[in-house]
Amino acid sequence: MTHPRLSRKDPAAPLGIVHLGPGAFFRAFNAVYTADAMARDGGDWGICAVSLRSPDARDQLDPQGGVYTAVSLGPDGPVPRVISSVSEVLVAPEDPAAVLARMTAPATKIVSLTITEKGYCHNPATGRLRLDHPDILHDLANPAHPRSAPGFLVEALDRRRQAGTAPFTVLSCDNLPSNGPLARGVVLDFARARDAALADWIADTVRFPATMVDRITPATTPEDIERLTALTGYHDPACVWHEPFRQWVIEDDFTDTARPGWDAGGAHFVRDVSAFETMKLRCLNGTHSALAYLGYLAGYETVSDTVSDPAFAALCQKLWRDEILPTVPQPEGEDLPAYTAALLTRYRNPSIRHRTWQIAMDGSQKLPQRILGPVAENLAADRPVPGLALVVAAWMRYVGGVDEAGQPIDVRDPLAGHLRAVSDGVDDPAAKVAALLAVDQVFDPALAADPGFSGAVRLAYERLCDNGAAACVRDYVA
Ligand code: CS2
Repeated sequence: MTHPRLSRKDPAAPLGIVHLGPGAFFRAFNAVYTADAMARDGGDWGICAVSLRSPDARDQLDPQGGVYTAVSLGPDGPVPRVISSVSEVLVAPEDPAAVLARMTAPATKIVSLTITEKGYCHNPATGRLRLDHPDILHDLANPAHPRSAPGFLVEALDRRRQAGTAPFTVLSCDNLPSNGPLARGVVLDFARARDAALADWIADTVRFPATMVDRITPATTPEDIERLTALTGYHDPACVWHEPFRQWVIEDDFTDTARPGWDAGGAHFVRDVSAFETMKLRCLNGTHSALAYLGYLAGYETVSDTVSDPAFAALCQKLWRDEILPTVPQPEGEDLPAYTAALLTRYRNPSIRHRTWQIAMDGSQKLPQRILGPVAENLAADRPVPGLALVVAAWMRYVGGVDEAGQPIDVRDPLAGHLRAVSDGVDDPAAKVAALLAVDQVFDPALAADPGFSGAVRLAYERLCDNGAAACVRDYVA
């Protein structure tokens, strides 16, 4: 039986935002807040969603006029809502000129980003743009046909500067520490490699507010699309399924104060986002990565499966108490013990099928801010880090590409090849750990050289090889 396709009922809103990265998270988060803002205030905040890589989002959204369904998975069952804030979808590799035209239009006030950690083309250990990154080399040589986010941002800003158009605000919504300053840094590094005067103009005029974003949103599966049809009677391959919880904390620092009233959806505009960001990155994303590597190795498919094992729930609690919360400043209005208790409830949501494999992706880009930052702060305060070292060791085991049953692991990571090249064929566990700790895109050399850290990782890695992840987790929480 064929079902009708979801379709747009009202005209699309005029564009005010260009958003790079139209994946599941954007659809469950930015576009929902923007729909809330326009529902309350009106305003020309339609979104031009731009994919920097695959045409999938466009192919799913175009036939339905950009609208799609966001399904909230609460305790009372799924609640679908049609979201219509996306007015247009472009695929950058097919037509970079069209993307630049949208980014240079005077009506575009904000360019927001959910491009994941690796989209910034930076060195995760230093936060600086990698001028040797293939996409960056390409974009410096072909400024009018960029591929990377920094390449698009700088070319569009240059065109606005030359046309005398006010710049847009660059709004990073990725899980990176100080994501605003980080975006600013890579944009300025790229601009400086092109033209010092352009870099100075960007530094003086462009705002890069930092944000903390949070809503657990697994990748949509074919089963999700079928479930939605069963629920609503229509077919919507662009749908997203997410948890009810959402939190957005935004530095209120926009060019000409032009921004949607995202507070209509509960966003908080603040002066300084850093304490919120540290709390979320370390408490949520840190334990997510812990559950991803250790849970995957122990044979668990999803986060909720993993934390249904009491030892893994206790792992989160012990990590928070002993090794994470001591490194988290107090954000105004947050109750940290209540925050972490609520995280465990969110992880337990059985309707959210968030795969450990999905979260394990791109670990080289995630470990520095999620795990290694807290490690360094603990060591500086003479606190041991047995749990965080176990997570690092599990990541090392995972990127080795073979699971505990001897089966291959589909490791997705921009550094996967490099990590294998430096560690494959090194049989001695201590030598393997040393080879991986020497990868300076992940590990700050000073941290790698700290015997308190390297010794703990070596011990954990040996135990993981000998006893397996489940036993190591039980030992840690015992
Ligand atoms: C996850 C995040 O995939 C991952 O690395 O840790 O996507 C996480 O689900 C979100 O940050 C939640 O807000």
